[in-house]
Amino acid sequence: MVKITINEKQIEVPEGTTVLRAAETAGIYIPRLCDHKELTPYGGCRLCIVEVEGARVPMASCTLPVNNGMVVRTETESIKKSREFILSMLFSERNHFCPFCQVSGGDCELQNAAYHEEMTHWPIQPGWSDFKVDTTHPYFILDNNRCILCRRCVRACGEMVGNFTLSVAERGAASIIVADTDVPLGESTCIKCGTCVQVCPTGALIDRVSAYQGHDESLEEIKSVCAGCSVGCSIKIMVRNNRIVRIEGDWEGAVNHGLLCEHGRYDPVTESRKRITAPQMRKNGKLEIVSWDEAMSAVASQLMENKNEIAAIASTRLSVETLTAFKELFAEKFQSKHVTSVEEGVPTEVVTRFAQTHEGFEGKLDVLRNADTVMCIGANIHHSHMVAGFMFKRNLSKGTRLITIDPESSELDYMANISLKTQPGSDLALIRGLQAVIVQEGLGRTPLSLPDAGQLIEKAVRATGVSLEELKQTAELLARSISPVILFGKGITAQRDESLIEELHRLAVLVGAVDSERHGLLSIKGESNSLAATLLGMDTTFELNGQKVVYAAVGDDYVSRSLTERASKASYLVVQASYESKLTEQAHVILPVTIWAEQEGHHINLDGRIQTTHKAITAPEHVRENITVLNEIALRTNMTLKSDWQKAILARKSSVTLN
Ligand SMILES: Nc1nc2c(c(=O)[nH]1)N[C@H]1C(S)=C(S)[C@@H](COP(=O)(O)OP(=O)(O)OC[C@H]3O[C@@H](n4cnc5c(=O)[nH]c(N)nc54)[C@H](O)[C@@H]3O)O[C@H]1N2
Ligand SMILES: Nc1nc2c(c(=O)[nH]1)N[C@H]1C(S)=C(S)[C@@H](COP(=O)(O)OP(=O)(O)OC[C@H]3O[C@@H](n4cnc5c(=O)[nH]c(N)nc54)[C@H](O)[C@@H]3O)O[C@H]1N2
Ligand code: SF4
Ligand code: SF4
Ligand code: SF4
Ligand code: FES
Ligand SMILES: [Mo]
Repeated sequence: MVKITINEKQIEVPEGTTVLRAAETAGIYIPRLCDHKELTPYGGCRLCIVEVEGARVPMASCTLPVNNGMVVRTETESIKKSREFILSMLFSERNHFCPFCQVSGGDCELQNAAYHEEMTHWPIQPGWSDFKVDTTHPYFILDNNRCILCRRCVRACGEMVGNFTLSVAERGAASIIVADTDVPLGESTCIKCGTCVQVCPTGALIDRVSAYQGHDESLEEIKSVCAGCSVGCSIKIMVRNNRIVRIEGDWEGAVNHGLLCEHGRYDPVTESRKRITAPQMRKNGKLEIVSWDEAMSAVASQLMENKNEIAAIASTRLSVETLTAFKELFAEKFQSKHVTSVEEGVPTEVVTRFAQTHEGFEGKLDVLRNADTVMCIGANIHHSHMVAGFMFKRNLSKGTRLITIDPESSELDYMANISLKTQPGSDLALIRGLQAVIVQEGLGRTPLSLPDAGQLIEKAVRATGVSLEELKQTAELLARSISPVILFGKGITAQRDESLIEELHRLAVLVGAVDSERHGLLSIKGESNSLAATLLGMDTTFELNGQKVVYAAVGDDYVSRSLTERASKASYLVVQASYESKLTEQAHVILPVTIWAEQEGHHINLDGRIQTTHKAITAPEHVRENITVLNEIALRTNMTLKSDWQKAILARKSSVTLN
């Protein structure tokens, strides 16, 4: 610990802390602009200057580490004057005519800094260049005229997202933010995560959708969790007049630390599907609007009449509460043997099967942050579960190595040290081959006896189409790593072969990815409640076999053509949905339900975190909550649901510790 004095206050902080952070712990605010708590200190704007006893000139506190006995003052007359001067320079450099700026009015950190210094005008004549405004991006606008060159966006895109799209071109006063080699943002390598917009302190990067829709102070902020995939990122839903205006990453988020992907940030605000706002029933071949009472009594009587001939399928985007009620209603009360989820267990079932003998064999996402090698097999993490991808992509420039194993190529291959293009379904041979090389070369961390290693290697080469040299390189890279992580997805799990998981686990142990302290084996799963659905046993293939009634609770999920075709084979189809789709077109009864942001519930993310989504907006008048509809069906058929989800999810052992 280091002792320092700031504004006559004695403070003790760990070594390596910056003066700016040390001041924060003592409740002393030092104005800053380029600093951001999730980014490496940069020291560019100089607004955070402080007086340090013994130092000749004011020092930037955001890059200054504390020193024992340091005496710092942040509010002397001379510091205040310098701060005002720095701000005056910033304002005069470019077009900061605040009344004409979208973020003016409490949302601009530059403007707020000026108010903080009680500035009423800037004494320096403004003189600015006329930079082109880049409007080519679908989600945001880049206006270099309002940029203060704090480089938060550049650092965020590289250090946090690992995409390295943004940089600074030109020099001095002509410096501008550009994408790639100065191409229009809309044609750049940007993956549209919006992190740069979230960190920009001024109106240089502004959101297209929420611009002109009200300043932060007129928006309501509801903390929740993204239901876009099983990563489960923490979000802030910004609402005005019962409408989602914008979604921001929550810097306090346990999983994502402020990051979001394109889907989490923009899908909810650009939703274009048509909402279902009233119950409908098929009459003379046509769907007609009916009362809830009429629709529910029709559903109840169909279910009672066909008690043993019901197939039920639910979306894995629904809350655990809803999935539990669904399972209880159809599997226990109506005794259906066919209760599953839209994912059909493709990303989870085999993993959960292996977990029955190897409980908690999977690790937590955090392990990716410190991995020195990531082996990504059958998972398209550049496209799906993007935020999990960011956790290691950002380290690739710092030496973390990447191995991709996939029959198809993807953008991830460009970043990989080794990219194996294997034959589909050849993974078991490959994994055994990797083990065999490691054993043969004596590189294993744990003993493993493989008397037929030579044969296994030959077989791997033959089955995968990968050369012996590539196989050896991969095995050696993995085995020589200190903190490797093996990540797998649907390319592996869709094969539904438990021995694949067993061999992957064995390989992970062999290379030290899994030992008594580290858990560097992860499967990425599917939608937001993928894990919950498999724990509830809703993970079987959906194929009718004589059932007359299909009850599909799809909520706000997308529905594939294949599911629509299979479900439509029933003579009676009930669809509980928020949006119109091919499936609702086929329905006999449509029950309109809430979307994720209109209800409260729990979601268990891919690494076992039980998180709560909160209600941010109110549903249209005749729309009911997913779980309410299920409870009402139970009531009308003389049943009551316990819906004890905490207990229900313990029915099977989990592949990852729940917490
Ligand atoms: N942006 C976005 N994110 C999503 C989703 C989305 O639609 N969009 N969907 C969510 C859902 S529902 C799911 S289930 C997950 C799926 O996420 P992933 O598990 O990443 O599944 P896929 O995207 O299907 O990618 C599987 C990869 O396996 C490869 N593959 C196919 N066959 C084989 C094989 O035999 N061996 C090997 N080694 N690889 C093979 C494919 O080429 C593909 O690259 O993503 C979730 N996240
Ligand atoms: N054989 C087999 N069966 C499977 C799987 C498998 O890999 N193999 N995967 C299982 C899993 S994990 C899942 S989640 C299900 C899903 O079933 P899938 O067949 O994977 O369906 P999705 O691709 O999720 O999307 C459903 C439809 O919604 C549309 N859609 C999706 N996203 C958008 C969007 O953003 N905008 C618009 N306009 N349309 C969109 C697409 O046109 C798509 O046809 O299938 C499960 N069943
Ligand atoms: S949206 Fe994301 S990927 Fe695109 S430039 Fe901004 S930070 Fe980089
Ligand atoms: S665009 Fe915004 S975040 Fe990027 S350097 Fe300019 S002011 Fe800073
Ligand atoms: S990674 Fe998944 S949970 Fe996170 S923002 Fe994207 S879709 Fe949402
Ligand atoms: S906040 Fe320290 S130099 Fe910008
Ligand atoms: Mo999925």
